[in-house]
Amino acid sequence: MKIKQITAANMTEALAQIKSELGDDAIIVSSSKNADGSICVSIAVDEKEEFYFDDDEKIESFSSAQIFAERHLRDCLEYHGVIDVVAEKILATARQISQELSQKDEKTVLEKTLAKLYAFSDMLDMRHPVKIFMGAPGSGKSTAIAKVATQAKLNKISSCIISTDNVRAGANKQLEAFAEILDVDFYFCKSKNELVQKVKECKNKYGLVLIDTPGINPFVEKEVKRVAEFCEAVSGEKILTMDAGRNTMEAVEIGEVFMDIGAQYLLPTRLDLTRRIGTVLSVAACCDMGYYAASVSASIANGLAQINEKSLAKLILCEE
Ligand SMILES: Nc1nc2c(ncn2[C@@H]2O[C@H](COP(=O)(O)OP(=O)(O)O)[C@@H](O)[C@H]2O)c(=O)[nH]1
Ligand SMILES: [Mg+2]
Repeated sequence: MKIKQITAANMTEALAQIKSELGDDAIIVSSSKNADGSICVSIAVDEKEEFYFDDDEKIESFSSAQIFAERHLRDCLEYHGVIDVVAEKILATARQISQELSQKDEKTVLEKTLAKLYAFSDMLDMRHPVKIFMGAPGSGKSTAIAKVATQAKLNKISSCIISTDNVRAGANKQLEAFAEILDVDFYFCKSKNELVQKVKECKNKYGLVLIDTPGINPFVEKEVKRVAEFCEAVSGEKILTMDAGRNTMEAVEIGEVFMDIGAQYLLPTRLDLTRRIGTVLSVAACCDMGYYAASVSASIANGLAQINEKSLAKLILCEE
């Protein structure tokens, strides 16, 4: 085995480079982010190509030195379609935690691993009252905002909704109707300056200020710029809504576009329609995002669940 390091602009490019230069047999040992935002990936490459053993043997010899039985977790990550670099990172961290704590129990090891690798936010955290929701059209932004406003109401926290979505016909009507039903103040700002002014006023008036942005195609620069402008102008938590059932590699590429314009948290949507959560795990890890909450139903009243290491571990291990 020899260790090789690859530097690339982002995870998608790193994976493509690894595949083209080193083929499918390269094992990703670790990845880290450089100060300039680029990604550094360490890869173990087998020098003796003629030496072959099958996957089962490889896993067996690997795990015999481990304390917890790695094979089941590896199978689960494969079932979910977690991309290799992320799966290897989860497994390496789990191995380390298992050894450090002499902990054999798979679920405990996995929960501690997830707590170490991912950040989890409280959806009603009022230390950061301004929350900006962004994502592709139909990714569930407006629904998520209505759900957070509902949870705020149930917890006696005042909130308001600001829409900046002047692109899709009827987009505001729907959110305005939600706001009316919830008895929550609704504002519409069509320019960056209007938004800055409105947020300033609302921060003093409400416990939470929830901002909806126009749904954008992340591959169209002009559209991305429109939301980037709002994000630069207003400081607050930036949350990306993303359909959990999307193709994983595509989702990571989309996540990287939103990460570049400031998204810090992921809010996976349509988890009720999704069994495999490879996208949810891969996007958060590759794009340095914490989890905000998860949308688990179209229902506004109870459609948002808090994600933490325990609920995520249950989903990974496919427990009911
Ligand atoms: N089943 C299900 N449907 C959802 C969920 N979140 C949003 N939706 C539906 O997805 C559609 C698009 O959501 P919307 O909030 O309008 O997306 P936006 O364009 O990003 O604002 C609506 O019909 C929602 O009811 C979810 O978690 N589960
Ligand atoms: Mg909308």
